[in-house]
Amino acid sequence: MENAAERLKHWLHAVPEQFGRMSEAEVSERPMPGKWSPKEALGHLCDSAVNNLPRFIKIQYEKQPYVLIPYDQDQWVTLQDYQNAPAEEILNLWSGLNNRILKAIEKIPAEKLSYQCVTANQETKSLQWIIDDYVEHMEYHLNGQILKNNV
Ligand code: NI
Repeated sequence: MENAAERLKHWLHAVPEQFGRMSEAEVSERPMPGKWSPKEALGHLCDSAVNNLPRFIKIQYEKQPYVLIPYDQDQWVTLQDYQNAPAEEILNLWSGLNNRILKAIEKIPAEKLSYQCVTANQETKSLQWIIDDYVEHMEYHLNGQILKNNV
């Protein structure tokens, strides 16, 4: 598997290019009532970035194992009201946050990648695992919901 930072770099180029080409109608369309539109799914990735960046930093200096605090993803998307926000604003937020995350993970010294944390399922995972899982989760939504007509 290509490393997480390289994959993130790829998406930092590809997402603005591909999402930026989609019309406001296309990015706002919910596939079914109660399902996220591409805009809401990209907003969900912003929420993921907002919640994961502190983890990537804190795992490096807090007492081990660092305990991850979960967040309610549906509440976040609803309460942030991404559906009524301009697509460009969500895209810029996504890009800014992930550019910062890329810089943060590139700075992590190799020995800290094995630092331990405890997930919401009470599983013990390494910082490396948490970073890989972050990028995999992003790719799952990008490929499945957000850019599906463009890839
Ligand atoms: Ni998700």
